[in-house]
Amino acid sequence: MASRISLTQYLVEKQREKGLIPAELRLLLEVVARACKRIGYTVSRGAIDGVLGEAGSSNVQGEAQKKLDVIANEALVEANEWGGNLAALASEEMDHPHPIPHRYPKGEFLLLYDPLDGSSNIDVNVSIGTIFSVLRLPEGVKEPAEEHFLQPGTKQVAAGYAVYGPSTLLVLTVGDGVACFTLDKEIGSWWLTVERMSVPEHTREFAINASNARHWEPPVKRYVDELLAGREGPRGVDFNMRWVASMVADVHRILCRGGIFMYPRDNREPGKPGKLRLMYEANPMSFLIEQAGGAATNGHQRIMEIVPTQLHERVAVILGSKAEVERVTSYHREQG
Ligand code: P6P
Repeated sequence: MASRISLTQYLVEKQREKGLIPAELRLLLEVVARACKRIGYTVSRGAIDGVLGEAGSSNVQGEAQKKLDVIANEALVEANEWGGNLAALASEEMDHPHPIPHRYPKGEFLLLYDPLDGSSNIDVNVSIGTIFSVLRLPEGVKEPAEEHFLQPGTKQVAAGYAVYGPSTLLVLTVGDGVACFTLDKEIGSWWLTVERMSVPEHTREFAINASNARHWEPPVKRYVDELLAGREGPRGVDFNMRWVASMVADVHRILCRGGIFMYPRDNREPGKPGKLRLMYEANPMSFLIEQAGGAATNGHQRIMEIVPTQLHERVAVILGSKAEVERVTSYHREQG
């Protein structure tokens, strides 16, 4: 069997052979990957170490935090604040960007993350994960502030996620395709197991929380009704449905075998454009999906072209197999 390459070798090759990434970014990604190993271990300990259940606090979204949300967030802060690669970091679990302590040097990158996505699944042992996105600090900025994070997804220099499931996987892009690494828990190495992930253009599998159907806007209702009509309906074929309620798990399935993931805007809270967060969920996942040949829109425009106005802003998400994303988006455009 050809010897596998490690995450470190993969990143060194991206740095050396393609000049794609600077050493500082390579080091940052290795630190994030190491923090994900630690988070995965803590998650796997579950009830043994008493890390399940509520933390007794809530995040900026007003959502009750799980103990593991707080632990995962702290693991990423502790791992990243001393390295000298970051100017600041932002998290779903922190109201404002976390500055790098003055005792440490600052770097040129901004790290954004959802430390533990899929929290509702933690206590029932369903796959969850960590999602991260990397931006550059704008030129000439000495003291990073929230406004410096507000860059469109097209400005991302790297993005990825770890999924803590039957295997612990790290899926990563630095703008040159999407690679998947599997954690060897015996020696702590991330081994490259898929060199270039690819989303098939067509699919017969969709992911949406169908319990919200009565709240959907007409284009989404039309699209899903057509899928449910199967071979007797306008699509002429049957479709399958999945909904894990962990974005990392649903998106990973799509990167592996295709599909469309939808968390559209709905009428439960008309003032909200969607449930998922733009900066540290939709943008990194959109970068990965596009790099793997898929598409990602909010129903009206490419997610990665949305210019953010708030760090924790939400967005509607329709991503995955290009033909299906384009169909749903066309239905929105037809509605005007
Ligand atoms: P619902 C998890 O809480 C999350 O942010 C995503 O990972 C997931 O896709 C979605 O929310 C699930 O939402 O409303 O189905 O529980």
